[in-house]
Amino acid sequence: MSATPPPYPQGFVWGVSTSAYQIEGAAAEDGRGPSIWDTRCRTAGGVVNGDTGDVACDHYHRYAEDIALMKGMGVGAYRFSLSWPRILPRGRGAVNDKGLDFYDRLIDRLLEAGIEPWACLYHWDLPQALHDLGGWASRDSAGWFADYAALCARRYGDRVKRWATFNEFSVFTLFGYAIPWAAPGITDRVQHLRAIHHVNLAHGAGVDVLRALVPQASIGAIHNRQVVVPETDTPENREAAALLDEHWNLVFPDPQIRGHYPPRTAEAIEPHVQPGDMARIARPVDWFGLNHYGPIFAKTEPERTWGYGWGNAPAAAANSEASRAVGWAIFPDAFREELLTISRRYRLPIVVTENGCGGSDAPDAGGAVDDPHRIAYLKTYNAAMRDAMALGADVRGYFVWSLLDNFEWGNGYGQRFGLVHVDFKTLKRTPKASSRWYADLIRQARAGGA
Ligand code: PNW
Repeated sequence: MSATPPPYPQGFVWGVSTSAYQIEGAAAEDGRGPSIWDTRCRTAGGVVNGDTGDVACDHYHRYAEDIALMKGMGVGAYRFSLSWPRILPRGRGAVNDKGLDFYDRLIDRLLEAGIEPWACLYHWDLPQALHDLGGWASRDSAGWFADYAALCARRYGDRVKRWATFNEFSVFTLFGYAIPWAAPGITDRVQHLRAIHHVNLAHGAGVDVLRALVPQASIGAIHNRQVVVPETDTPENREAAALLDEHWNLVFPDPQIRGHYPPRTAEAIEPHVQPGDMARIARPVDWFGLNHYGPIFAKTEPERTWGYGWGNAPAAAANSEASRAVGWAIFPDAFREELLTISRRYRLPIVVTENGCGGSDAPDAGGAVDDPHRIAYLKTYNAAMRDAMALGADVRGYFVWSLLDNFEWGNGYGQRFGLVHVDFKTLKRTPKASSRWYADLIRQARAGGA
């Protein structure tokens, strides 16, 4: 690609991302109710090592220190999620004032530090009480979500202008309802289809509420998109990849932005769609949030819910030291292509709301944490993003996942994604070499020289 791409546009947003359950801890404090992830952590085999988010990074008490770390890095924006069970312990009905107060403190402190808050309403922590009423498989869930969204919009909308409805629709629905890698760990085609449709309805209702209640809101939804490649090129694996591509990449953005489901899903989901639903889902949004890590590989696996399973990356893609550290194929060209595909298919400005890489980073004898594999990953992915921008992709911002090492869902605390290392015994924070690299990139980009 071009040797010297043009400078980043004025106003390009540089940020870091986190989510509530992964960092807050204080799981039973100040009136927070249980979520489906608290339950999953207490289910045998649910999470590696039996790890839980009970304490996590203790961000609930240490948020001021974490904001100071962000300020030190020079980030302009922070994407976090609001914890539904902290705000509404049973999901609906009685409001928990102490939970609402926490996000007031967080938001006010961010604004004082000159960091723009980007709030996401849902990052996978459904209140357990709502799951007990049927969860996302119940059509009532769209209304529960809209009421929760309205409460948040009224409370924080004076200070928070950037809102996302959901984080990674397809990860939590597919892994929650078809491939049991996430809460609630169900494997059922009908429940999966119903969850897809109801989450889409909830998104549409959430957009309407935010639009009505937050003056000058800039509203988006956050989609994971990763090209799906057949593990080996057989007709069965090609069909597996095509169906997984629908479930992973298309069943949320297509109806939300283009107004219809992709073909295989359209037929299967028909019995769950009521008149007027497609218009309720396709509410105009302002930006497309993209979370991207690496390509995924599909193979036929007849015993699975949908007949497909996760394939392995070809040895050539999976064997570098960096990709062993991350646990997946490193393939920045796929990122460039996703950005271009999204620009063409959805015609919305894009914000990269997550990109980053895991590892088992540990402090050296002197206490420093060196993470060259993360710097190498972020460098090549930033270069790919600039190439996409030079080719016409309208990218407005970039957020690294994640500020802190945190509770990595089913993988527990073993897989570390932070720019800042967290010692989970002492909770001490240590910026890694990558956080200094990112601070330099931001400085240079702002000066027009990156
Ligand atoms: C995202 N996959 O999840 C989430 O938004 C974060 O909460 C998470 O910590 C981060 O990525 C790192 O994993 C994903 O299997 C989980 O391809 C799984 C996949 C992709 C994203």
